[in-house]
Amino acid sequence: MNKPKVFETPQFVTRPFLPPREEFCDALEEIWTNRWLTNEGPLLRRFEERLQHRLDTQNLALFSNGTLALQIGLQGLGISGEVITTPFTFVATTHALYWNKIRPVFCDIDPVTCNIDPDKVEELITPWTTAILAVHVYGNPCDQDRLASICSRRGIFLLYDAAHAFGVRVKGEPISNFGDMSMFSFHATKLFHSFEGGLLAFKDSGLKSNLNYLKNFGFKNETEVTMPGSNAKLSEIHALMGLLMLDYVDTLIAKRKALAEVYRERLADTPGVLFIPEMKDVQHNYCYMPVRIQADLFGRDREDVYAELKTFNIHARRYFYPLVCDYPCYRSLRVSDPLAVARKVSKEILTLPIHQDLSTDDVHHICDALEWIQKQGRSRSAAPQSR
Ligand code: T4K
Repeated sequence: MNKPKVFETPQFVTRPFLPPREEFCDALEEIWTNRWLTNEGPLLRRFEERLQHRLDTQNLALFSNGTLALQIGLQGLGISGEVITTPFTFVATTHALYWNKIRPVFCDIDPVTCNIDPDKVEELITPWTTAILAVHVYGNPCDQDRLASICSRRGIFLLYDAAHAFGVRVKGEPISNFGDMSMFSFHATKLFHSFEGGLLAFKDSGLKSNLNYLKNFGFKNETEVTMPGSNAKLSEIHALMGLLMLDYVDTLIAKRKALAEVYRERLADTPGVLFIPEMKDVQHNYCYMPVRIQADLFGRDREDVYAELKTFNIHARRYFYPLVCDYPCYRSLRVSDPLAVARKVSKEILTLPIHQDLSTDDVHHICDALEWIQKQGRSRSAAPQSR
């Protein structure tokens, strides 16, 4: 096999989609006319209504980003004490607990889905446990039925960090209806974005007013501050971007689905490249393209592959490595579970580029590079040792 060519431009793990500039500029007219830039403006209200429709979910609240949405959601539900969560996530999941003075209790993950393992949750429940905060990693749904049954039996809340899971459905049911609350991120790197932004979907409609107070300094009216709130409002320009993006998101998902199929087909027989299987009855959003590099079969470890891909100008990412519990700020937390699966997956994971600007040829080319790296590794280890 000849060495594949180096990409002329860097191939990042994602590249935000933007609607045509004229469309955005024309739509700005409304903001200029309204002179209403933030604080529950008309575009925000319209965005919330469109999202209710799109997600089939009634109770929603928009925020300036996903991290603050989650922080405020935890506060709104009055979560305290200990919360069982996954260490295989973006650090913001755990930060949201920390900012609420909640102790994160890390639970191991399922070796197939990479989501929190329901079999291991229950043994971590103590009298101080008030909730499970699970993450739909890469948009792949957690085992909602098992988690919901544990939570209802033990009388604790079930929250989801659904940052990756916009638009995902399981047996037709929107993922935003799972659990007591779910947080979605509309960050620029997400499949659906509003430059920055976050959304909470929640079961109890009575929470809405408190969440609105909490994101607006606690103001109930001009003179009453009901609680020490934060400032986590989504501005009108962000809402505008979100509104425009709604018209494109299905096309973006379809494009990614086609690219994901090419990756799966092309790398199906490459030794040591493991995919997370597509889940039955799930309408995926294909927001990430994770693979696991199994060093013993591939012939080289993930760190090697990650570095070597860069020589082809392919900038894969290690989402999520290190585990959150291994960051210096959380290392002092006692971890009772050895987290054996999470540690293994975190050392193997590599997320490959997937976004609307990639062509099928680009994906073939990325696969060529991976295969070439794999063959080099094998021939190197098969070569007789000279010393
Ligand atoms: N929970 C989970 C499970 C999450 O994954 C996240 C966020 C959150 C909570 C928190 O939600 P937010 O508060 O962010 O709404 C990125 C994102 O910044 C972060 O939002 C995301 N997860 C995380 C998984 O990925 P980085 O540090 O990897 O981002 P960065 O800047 O290196 O961007 C990645 C690639 O994207 C770059 O190589 C190039 C490309 N890119 C990025 C940006 C920002 C662009 O082409 N254009 C851009 O504007 O964290």
